[in-house]
Amino acid sequence: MTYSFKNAIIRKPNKSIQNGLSSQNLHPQYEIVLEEHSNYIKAMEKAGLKINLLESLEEFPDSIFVEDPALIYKSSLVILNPFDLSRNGEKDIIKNEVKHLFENILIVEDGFVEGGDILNINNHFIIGLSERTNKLGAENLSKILEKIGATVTICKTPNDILHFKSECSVLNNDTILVSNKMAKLDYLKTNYNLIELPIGEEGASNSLRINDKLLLPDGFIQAEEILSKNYNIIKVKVDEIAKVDAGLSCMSLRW
Ligand code: CIR
Repeated sequence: MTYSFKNAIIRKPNKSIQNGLSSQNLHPQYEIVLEEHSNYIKAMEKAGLKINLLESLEEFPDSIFVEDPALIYKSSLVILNPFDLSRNGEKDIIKNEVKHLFENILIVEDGFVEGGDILNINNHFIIGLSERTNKLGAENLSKILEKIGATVTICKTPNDILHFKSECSVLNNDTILVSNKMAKLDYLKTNYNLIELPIGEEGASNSLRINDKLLLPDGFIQAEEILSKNYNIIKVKVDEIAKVDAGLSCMSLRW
């Protein structure tokens, strides 16, 4: 099942996060990030996950976003290829840190692809082409995923959205939570049940379904009202982390 997980990989925050990539040139404060991150870990544990906590990497400002340099599918670890030079080195480090946990290690050698652009629903992957993920990277990743039994569709991440998953997330085996912009994507409209959040609540569309819980970014009143009818919500504050264009999904790898 798409949202049934036992384990997560999470990286401790680094002080240099204040110099992380930020589309709005914002600089999060380390102490606040630390507090948000510790609540995130608590929420993951409450959802039933065993946490594998990696050491912080000061030389990589965006390294707590472990979802971007790697992907997990069944017992395979796929090492991706982050586009931004300041992030590309994360992939070799994480590979060495976690390879012992997986049976099979696969590597995207050519082209760029970041985990934020990859949505996994059941045995299917949707890869969104973006400023971080190009056609060559998406095609090479598709070949790898198909070899290990998955199916893939390559789509396009809408223009001013950093990653495909910045504004959508899986709610259950056939339902995806989407922002207003993502709701317009033909591929999503025709293949899935979409729960569309109102304009202004885009931040809540990067939520995280884990077992019987739905981790939802705090501060989105309408999203909470819509989702609390059917889901067991844990609210997690990520305002400081959001200053570097990040949300809930990017701070962990789950399997
Ligand atoms: C970056 O621009 O790479 C980081 N500041 C944020 C990465 C967020 N990752 C994600 O949504 N998967």
